Amino acid sequence: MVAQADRLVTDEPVAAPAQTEAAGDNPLLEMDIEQLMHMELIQTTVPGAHWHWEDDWMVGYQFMRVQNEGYNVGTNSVSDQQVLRGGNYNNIHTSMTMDMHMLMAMYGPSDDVTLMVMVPYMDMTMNHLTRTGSSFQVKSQGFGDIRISPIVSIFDEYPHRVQFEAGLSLPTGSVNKKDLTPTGYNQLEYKMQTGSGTVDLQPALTYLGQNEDLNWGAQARGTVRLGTNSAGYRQGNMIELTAWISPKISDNFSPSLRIDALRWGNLVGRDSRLNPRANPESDPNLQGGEQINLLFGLNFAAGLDDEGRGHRFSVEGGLPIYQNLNGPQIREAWRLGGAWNWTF
Ligand SMILES: [Cu+2]
Repeated sequence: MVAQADRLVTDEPVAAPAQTEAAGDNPLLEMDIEQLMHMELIQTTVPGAHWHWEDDWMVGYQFMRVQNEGYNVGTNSVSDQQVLRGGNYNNIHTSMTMDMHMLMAMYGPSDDVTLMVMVPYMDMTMNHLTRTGSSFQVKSQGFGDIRISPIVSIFDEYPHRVQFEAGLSLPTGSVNKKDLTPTGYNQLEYKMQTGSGTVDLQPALTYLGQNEDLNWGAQARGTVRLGTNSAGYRQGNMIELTAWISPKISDNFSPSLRIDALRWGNLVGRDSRLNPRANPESDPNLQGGEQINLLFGLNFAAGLDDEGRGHRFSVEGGLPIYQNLNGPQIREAWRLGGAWNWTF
């Protein structure tokens, strides 16, 4: 820590005026550390949107529920009956609930490198309506794809920092989830699988900014799927752009507003166990789309020390303000989640 503080002071000889409430014996040193430590509330719901100093550890848990209801063809919503009758499907989905529980661990081997591991557990439910008017429900649970990410600082001059993340997603989830349906114990739809089945590259570029009154930032992340999974397909590649602004109300509380834009492709290949005429979610060509979500969050900190160790937690929820789906495809209604991080 002494070496770190020395470096911070020498790197920042003309830092902004102090607004430190907890100045100790050395106000200048305290101020520099606080500014560069990103002490304020961070965007805990965006993985990779912070870092850790050398020898600091973090463990965390994140939860997210995504509720899907109704269908879109492009940007237009269409009724369940239009899809069922018009598309001549055996059944359609009246709703889908996806819960993701994610365990995270982070460690800083140096001030410029942070390592991150994320282990998701998925719990999904789909409600079906058949042509004969009956309904049934299927469920799938299990671990998803584990992501390992080294995060490297490529620019760091208060109040700006830019990080590159070399994310790698491993196929630890399943592409063979089955459940009981009216016709037997069957392979579940693509969206009900807990993993992609392929090794996926997930590079990200993150920009973080802060001053005494505000946190802001943006992240661009790509997902590039390599090869073909054991079920005979490759999920579509994805690009995600997100940006947020978070005014600091106090040292322990900041609301946030975030915009999240996603674009993802159809499947390449298909799972021969799924009949694409059964329902839209079994059709490999009705999987892609683009979406923009608007999210509102509340971010809290508790027991933070001068070096940024302590607890941070957030709740965040939002709605899509734009959805353009290769459809008919079930569309998102809302999402709600939260995260807790403990740095020590
Ligand atoms: Cu962390």
